[in-house]
Formats: sequence, structure tokens, C-alpha cells
Amino acid sequence: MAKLSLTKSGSMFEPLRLRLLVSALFIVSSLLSSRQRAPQPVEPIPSLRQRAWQEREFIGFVHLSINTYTDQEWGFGDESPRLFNPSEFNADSVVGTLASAGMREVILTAKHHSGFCLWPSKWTEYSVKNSPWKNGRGDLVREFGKACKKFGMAFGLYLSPWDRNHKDYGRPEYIEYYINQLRELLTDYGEIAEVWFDGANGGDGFYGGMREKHIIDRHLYYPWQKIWNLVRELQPNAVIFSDVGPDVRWVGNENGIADETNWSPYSPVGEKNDAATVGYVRAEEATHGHRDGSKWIPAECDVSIRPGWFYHPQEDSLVKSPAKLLELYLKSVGRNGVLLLNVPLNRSGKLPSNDVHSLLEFAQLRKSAFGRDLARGSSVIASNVRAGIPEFAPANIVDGSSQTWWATDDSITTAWIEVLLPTSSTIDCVELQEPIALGQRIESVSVEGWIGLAWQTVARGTTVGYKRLIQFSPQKTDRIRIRIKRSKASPVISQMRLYNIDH
Ligand code: FUL
Repeated sequence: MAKLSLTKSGSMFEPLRLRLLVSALFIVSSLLSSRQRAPQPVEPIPSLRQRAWQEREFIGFVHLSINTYTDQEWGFGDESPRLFNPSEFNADSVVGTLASAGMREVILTAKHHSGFCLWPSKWTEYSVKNSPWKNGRGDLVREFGKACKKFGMAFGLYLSPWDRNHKDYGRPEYIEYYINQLRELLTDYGEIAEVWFDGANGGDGFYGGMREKHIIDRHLYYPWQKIWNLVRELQPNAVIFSDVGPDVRWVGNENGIADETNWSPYSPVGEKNDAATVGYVRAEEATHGHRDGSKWIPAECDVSIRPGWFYHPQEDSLVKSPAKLLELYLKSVGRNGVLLLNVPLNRSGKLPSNDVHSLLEFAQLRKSAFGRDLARGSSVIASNVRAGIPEFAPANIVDGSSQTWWATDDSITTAWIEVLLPTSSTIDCVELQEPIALGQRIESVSVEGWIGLAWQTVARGTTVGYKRLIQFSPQKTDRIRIRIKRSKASPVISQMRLYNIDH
């Protein structure tokens, strides 16, 4: 009986099952073939945490320490913690202002070279717990972390590897101390998005009263791999910054500027063309990265809004202007980098008013420069479309989404893509984006405008990467063509935007 009913029910549902099976096979095979149809990534490629970091684009750096009260840049390590008193500090007001300026992450100098800690570390007495601020009960790291959460900002920490206060600096005991502090910061303060390992290391200092010079072997003293493994273990989403990555590299200068050619692939090289490490790297190579670099280590372009990193009253008149900040933005974010702009807190723990003014005006300038994309609504044609299918259509570059792309067939490494604007417009800047999940591919482009009755080259550029802004003298036109002249593999573009920056 049982057998009979099985056969019976089997025969009843067989055509349906067959249909289901056929449609499932169809879905799986079309998914597979669309995956095969997509261009293969060109190694190296970014991790998810690196992509999230790059998309933040504009990061704030906040320098505050005892230096703020002693008018120093590098505290010696013997300055009294009693000097530290940012009595009007309000984290919401600081972080809120940085958020209004368009920053999406804030990195705080939890400990600078003097060794003074902005949180009450249980591993040292040289911290806020021995300062008059909040009667020794304050915790800057805690307050910044909470405010960042409130304003939807990522939160990063700078923990100086060099410590001019610690008696054991230069000995193995200090490494234990350093790791304990790192563990404390990465355990007790919620989600940390970036850890900043500075390259300045070793020299003279207080060192618990010895007042000596402690020189360390940069290759041997810090167990970097172990330190980075700890970051991975405690904060798997955090990017690690240093001269050699592993996630984010120093751009090689403190002017906030990447080279026009800027590869995220990078193979760090030591100063004498030997092995590189933190504090020992050929800085000039970091400014452009390497076409054939073996690791994906994009550039972070750090710069201060003032000459110094810490607050000095005599620099109140030397705050960078909004126009200067826009120039830096174009030379960092607009060159496949991330802009890390330092704004120091003053002695009362506030953002100085000139700096706030400049920051907010800079935000306005960006809005006016990039608020209107003249390419939206254009029709787009290209010399080649991958497999001739809509999934890779040229129109994807003006749809406002970086999830869709124009791609060509695999054999193609030179191509053009042309945008026909809805109306003739004055244009002085092109923005291009590659979907970096597929690696960095494009090496050389030119921008052409249909002017008079002919195509004219209005600008040339090299690498694109996550974002490239190419400026040129204003051109009135209704047709812009991007020529890809060289590419490591078939070019893929996710977005193209057109602006009139200098209107
Ligand atoms: C440098 C430090 O020595 C400066 O004081 C500052 O913190 C800057 C961001 O990094 O290496």
C-alpha cells in the first residue's frame, strides 16, 4: 500500500517537480553565467574594512595632550599631568562640528609621544586621572567614543608607539606595557574603526627620570605582527594605519597630498631599498604607490589645518583657508586617497573658532562645487560594451550608483565612453570612479570635449581608483568623452560625474 501511494503521489507531482527543477537550474545557471560574465578582479583587491574606510573619504584628526598647555609639539614626558585641564570640553559639540563639516570618522590622539594618556589607563599614573580636569575622573576616549556613536561617525585611535615618559622605553617591558594599553583601548571603548601607528620612534626623553636618549632598532623592537594580530582579534573591522599598512599607508608627506598617479597597490620599500617597517620607509614611493604592488594598501593623506598638530595661540592667524582646504581635498580624495585633516583642540578643550569657521566654509565650498552633477540624465555610448548586454551598459556610469558599472570585453584595454548632456553646460571638472572590488585597473585617460565642431582634448589624467577628480579650464559643451588610453586589464567604471567647480 505504502509503495503504491508513493508511486501515486510521485506521478501526481512529477511534472511540477520537473518544472521546479528546470527553473532552479535555469536560475543557478544564469547566476553562474552572469558571474562568469563579470570581469575578473585584478589582484590585489581591498578587504571589506578597507572599502568601508575609503568610502569615508574625509576623516578628522584631533590632537590634544599636555603639549596643548606647554606650547610644544613633542612633550618630553616630564610635564606635570596637573597642567591638563580642558575645562570647557564638550564631546558632542566637537564631534558634531566635525560631522557638520562632512567628516565621517574622527581619530583621537589617545597617547602622543609624551606618554600622557587621555584615558585613565590602569597601566600608568601619567594620565587624565592625575589631572584637575573633572577632578581626575574624566576620560576623553570614552567621551569621544560616545559622541562618535551619537553622530554616526567612525572612531579611531592614535596610540604613539614612542613613549618619552615610560621608564622602560627601549626594553621588552615597555612592549608589554604598550600591548596592555592597546588591549585596554580596544576592549573598553566599543567599536574602533582605525588604529594609527605613528612612525616617529625613539630619541631623547624623560624615561622615568633617566633623561637619556633611547634609540631602538626599528626592525626588531616592536613585534608588529603580534600587535596587528591583537587589533584583528579585538576589533576585526578596524583598519590598521602605518608606514607599511597592513590596511592603510601613510602618504609619505604631511601636506595632505597624494601624487596625481596614485596606486592603492603598494610594496613598501625601506629607505636603503631594503626591508621596510614602521618608521623606516621610502616616503616618496608612498605618495604614488606601485602599479604592480603586491598588497592593497591605499593612501591616507594627513595634514593639519594649522602649521602645528597641537594648538598654539600664535598660530590662530595661520589657519588654512576654505579655498586651501578645497585644494587639498582635490589632491587627496580627488587622487584616490582619503583626507585626514587635523583640527587641534585649544586649552579650554574647544575647537578654535577660526578653525571652525574655515571647516564649515570648506563644507559649503564642497557643496557648491560638487552639489550639482551635470552628467545626470545624459545618454551615454561607448566603443565597447561587455558581452553587449545591459548589465554593463554605458548608462550605468551616470545612474548615481556605484553598484552598477560600464565594463568592456576582456580583450579590451583602450576604449572611449561618451556622455551626451541634456543641455549644453560649462564644465571644469570630471569625476571618475572604478569599482575597486575589482582591483585598480585604469592607468591613463584623457578628457575630450566637443567644442566648435571637433573633439578637443581638455585634460589628461593617469590613475583613477576609488575616486579621481580631474580639473581643466571651463568648457561649454554638451558632449564629453573619456578616452581610456591604458589599463592593466579591461576597464570598468562605476561612476562619472561632471561639475562646474569654479562657477
Ligand atoms: C607625526 C608625529 O610626530 C606628529 O607629532 C603628529 O602626531 C603626526 C600626525 O604624526 O609622526
